[in-house]
Amino acid sequence: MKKRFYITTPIYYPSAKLHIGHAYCTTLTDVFARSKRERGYECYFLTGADEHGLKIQKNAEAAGVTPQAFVDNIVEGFYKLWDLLKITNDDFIRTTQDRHIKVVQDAFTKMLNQGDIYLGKYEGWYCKYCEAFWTDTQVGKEHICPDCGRPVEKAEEEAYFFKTNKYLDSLLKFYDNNPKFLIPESRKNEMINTFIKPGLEDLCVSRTSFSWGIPVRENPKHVVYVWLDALTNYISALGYGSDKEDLYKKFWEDEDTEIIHILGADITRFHAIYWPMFLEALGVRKPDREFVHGLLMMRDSKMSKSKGNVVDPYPLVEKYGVDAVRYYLTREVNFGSDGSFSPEQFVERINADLANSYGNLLNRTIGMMSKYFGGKIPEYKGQVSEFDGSLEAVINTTISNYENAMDDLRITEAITYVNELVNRANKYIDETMPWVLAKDPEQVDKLASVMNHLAYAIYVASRLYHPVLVTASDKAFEQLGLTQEEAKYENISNKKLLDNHQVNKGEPLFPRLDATIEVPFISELMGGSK
Ligand code: ME8
Repeated sequence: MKKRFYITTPIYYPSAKLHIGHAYCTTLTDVFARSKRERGYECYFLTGADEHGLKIQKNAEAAGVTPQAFVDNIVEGFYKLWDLLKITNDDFIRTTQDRHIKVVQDAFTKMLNQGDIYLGKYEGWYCKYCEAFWTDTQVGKEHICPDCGRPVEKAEEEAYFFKTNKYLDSLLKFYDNNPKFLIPESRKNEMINTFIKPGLEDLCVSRTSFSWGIPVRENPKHVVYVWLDALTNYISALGYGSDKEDLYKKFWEDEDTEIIHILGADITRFHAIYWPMFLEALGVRKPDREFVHGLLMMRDSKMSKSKGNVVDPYPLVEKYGVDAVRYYLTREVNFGSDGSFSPEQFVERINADLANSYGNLLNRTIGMMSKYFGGKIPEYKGQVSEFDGSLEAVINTTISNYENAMDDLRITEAITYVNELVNRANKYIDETMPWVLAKDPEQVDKLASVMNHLAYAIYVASRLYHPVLVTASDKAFEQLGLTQEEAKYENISNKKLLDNHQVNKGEPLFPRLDATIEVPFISELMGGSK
């Protein structure tokens, strides 16, 4: 495994407020970044905003402000949301920043000089009222403008194009030599069958019909069209091509860094086909992995800003706390598959997994520790009760299963291993029956061992949950009497870690939610679309 990681989310459009789908992608990326850092790896985590394009120009006009003022305002909301969700990104790139604009213009110039980009004609469906070009799919069979509903007509404009076929063979070779590049694997076939086999067209990389974009230096009536601008963020943020390339050298150029892009299924084509081509044209190394996650539906339809059927993550986090929302996002929808957001499932997950299983395990254990041992965790003396060995074995396999799953970005699966450990520990209480052992003075060693094992199991579960339950796990460490230093990941296999620590009784980590109250509340947040 490589010793260092660079991980990115897509840079989201600040055309409207972010919704739970964006929070899903960023949270899962954050879980991965945190888990790597906790295990002692260096990890640089980038997110940002993709601020150019016609849509933003139009939204700004409608709001009566400049495009820059418009995006400044919405991006403020991005910062707030990531803060609220305790996202640990190292940088936030905005495509309107000088550091980015220069890199895009330089890249365009280089590609133009190499003959990768040429001037041609873009043909599309044009709406003269909206002054916008649309694609076949956007106008549908009726040839109607998706914005204003008026009929559109075929029109042409001068535009620059990127010669995709020049890099196609090399891309296919790259796929063959790097079978782990695109995950899940089915995405690669989708790219080949849907886009490459039918014949890949050259990609339009400039427009003249709107002005909110990065001007083409050589021909300033053109602005760079959005994907060449947007994708370049992953290297411009590291200082590529600037006089301060330290981060770029370390987190991109150095082969000891694993470069991972996380993205939704809607933008796979741009990341999996054009981005490697652009990089090749620039003579720059390609990413190691692109992980494509599924899209969240709301009930039965795709959540999207333009449909207005979105779940706003703010009130959800404000009401249920950052841990509950992060947990739901991580656990409910298998990372890599499509899924849906449902208020019933939200309440059920929090109650079943966090309140009843994990929270209750901690509560019961701290209570028994106080009752039987005055709150002092007895020392580890090996496997004393007949059930200690099997609990220890589950703890060991949980740690290795978790690490393997996390490394492969099977994040949901990694968390289910921790849930299984928590369930196993609850079962261990039923098996060992500490309340029976406590009645017999001759069983005190067994009782002590049971208490020590339970404390250790809770520590391990809390440590592994930590990238998700970023505040509750710390509270669990506190209740177990561990300092942050002691609770560190490097101690995870130390069975004597908990010896003689004094536990602290605390509030329940996750109070049970009343479904009859919370389900209607969350449904209301979803626009009452129950
Ligand atoms: O495409 N479920 O930005 P964008 C899950 N600016 N994830 C979702 C989602 C949903 N319903 N909706 C959006 C862009 N996402 C470009 C990206 S990158 C160089 C440029 C997430 O604001 C998902 O990760 O439309 C998706 O790929 C991304 O947001 C698209 O965000």
